[in-house]
Amino acid sequence: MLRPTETATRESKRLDGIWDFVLDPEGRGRREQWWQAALEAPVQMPVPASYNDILVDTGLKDHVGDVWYQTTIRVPRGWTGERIVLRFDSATHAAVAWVDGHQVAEHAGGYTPFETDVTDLVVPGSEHRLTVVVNNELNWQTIPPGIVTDTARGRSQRYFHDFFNYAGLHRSVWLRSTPQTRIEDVTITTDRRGTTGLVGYAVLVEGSAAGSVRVVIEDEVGTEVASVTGASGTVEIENVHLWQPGQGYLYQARVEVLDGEGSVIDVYRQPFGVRTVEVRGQEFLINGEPFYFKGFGMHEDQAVRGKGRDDALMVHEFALLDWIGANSFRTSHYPYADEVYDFADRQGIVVIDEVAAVGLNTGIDGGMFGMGPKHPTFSPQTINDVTQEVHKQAIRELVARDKNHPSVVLWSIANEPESDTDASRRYFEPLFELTRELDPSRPVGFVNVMLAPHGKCQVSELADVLMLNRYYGWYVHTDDLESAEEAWGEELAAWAGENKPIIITEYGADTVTGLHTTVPVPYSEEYQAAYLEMNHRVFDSVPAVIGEHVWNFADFATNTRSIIRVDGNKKGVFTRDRRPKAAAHLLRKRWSTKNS
Ligand code: BDP
Repeated sequence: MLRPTETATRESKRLDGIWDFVLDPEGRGRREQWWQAALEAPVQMPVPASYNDILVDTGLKDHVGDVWYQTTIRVPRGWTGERIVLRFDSATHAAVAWVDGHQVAEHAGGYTPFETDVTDLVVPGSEHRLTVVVNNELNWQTIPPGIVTDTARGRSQRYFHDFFNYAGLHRSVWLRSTPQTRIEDVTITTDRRGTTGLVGYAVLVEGSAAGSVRVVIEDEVGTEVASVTGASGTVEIENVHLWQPGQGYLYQARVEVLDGEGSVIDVYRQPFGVRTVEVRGQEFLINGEPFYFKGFGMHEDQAVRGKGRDDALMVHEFALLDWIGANSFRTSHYPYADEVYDFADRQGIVVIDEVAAVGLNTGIDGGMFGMGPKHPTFSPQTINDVTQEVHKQAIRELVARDKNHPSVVLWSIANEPESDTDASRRYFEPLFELTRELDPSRPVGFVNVMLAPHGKCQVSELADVLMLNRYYGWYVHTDDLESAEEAWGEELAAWAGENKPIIITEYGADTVTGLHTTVPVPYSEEYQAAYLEMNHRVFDSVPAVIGEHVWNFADFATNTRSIIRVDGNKKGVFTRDRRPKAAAHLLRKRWSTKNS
């Protein structure tokens, strides 16, 4: 799916701003067809933002079910004759949209975009009512999963992941125009022969006018360096400037559809970087060079806005990544906003891109401590074939959205799922196949949980890279870093016996900023530092370890119905307002010198 953009043939308009908003705990809106008229007694809600923390209202914060958003849109009058598309960058977790009285879109999956052709329903120059119902319920057939129960307080959402279930229109909503005959998709893959870049491309054109395709490659300053005709093929770039970690050099493919006379019918600009990614033995190679991942598992999370997209925060976070010497991060535990990947491309930051499959493990329930009644993870009544299809669709949408980002080097198809049972193996095998089929150019993995250690995990052998989350010295061997070091060293040595590279995708300790102790005590800044140092000694003794992502970049909000979190998860190296804890200085020192 192409991005809203501005070119000689395309325009786009963000519909962000203050929208009308109504909470619908009883689910009346769908029965009463609230899209047919102006919402009654609305409050005001910013888009993009999670709605949960915007107003002072526990009903809103803990709401389970539908919410209604409505705004008036004006279609630019210059769009007469154009194809007009309405696009949502995301709606968490499921949505239906109407333009005036017509249903135009329906989508499930809270972190990937969807769009719909509204050309026949709107009049350029006129105003239309846009209504969206967004539902935040998670059940066994959603990704991520959850359970909705009835309690004395009303409906309550339980979920198995350790971050607050923020919901709403987290990202931009757009109108965009294209010509009727248009470029519908562009896929770029890159390779290299000596100093020549090999750019494979495929362009999908839709619409009635016959057209030929021309692709012109421009370098970063806009100079044409190569061109080719045809809807698919390979174009060569002499003396190619590679996209490198730390140096995000980007070319642009100017993709054009031409009519019989050679006039441009449609043009789209696709940025890309030329780089290769390969797993060889226990190495992860970018452009043939071993790469060591230094960075974090992150979250889209901040005060007030929740998971709402925020350019200011994003740019600041990348500045902090640069300051601390990080070269990569994982989009734990869901696809982030498009703008984040654009920025990573530009900054040369490497991304492990994760689908929103988190909490497919009833052995863990909102953190490492199980709470509430237990269910089997995989069963006809819980995570089943239907869930697997939903999971497949989430992978399809992720790959379709992010395939052209040079920053994305590895797909993560789940975080900490149950992986030590036959059922888990049966569930995951087709998902690995699908991901490889969709994108043969990138390695695929999943993130292993400590409940499925080496020798027990049945899914790891399907992965190209081993990604391990381990909390030795925190959830186990708490306050005993010596025993933790020994046990961790043993487990890691066993994993290193597999012929695969290992990335430690999570290690971390909750830390209350400003809590200092003379000797390291859990929750103190000294303990977080000592814990990280212990982990680093273990990693440095195992050559198969090719990456370390601390959990987490910053403190973040979690389920408030849990006694194991005080005001959220405090494993951040930065506080929730992005101030460094003592550990940040330690990491900065290590990462500024560590290359392998
Ligand atoms: C892991 C999860 C992560 C949690 C973390 C923790 O992958 O989402 O936040 O542990 O407990 O289980 O802090």
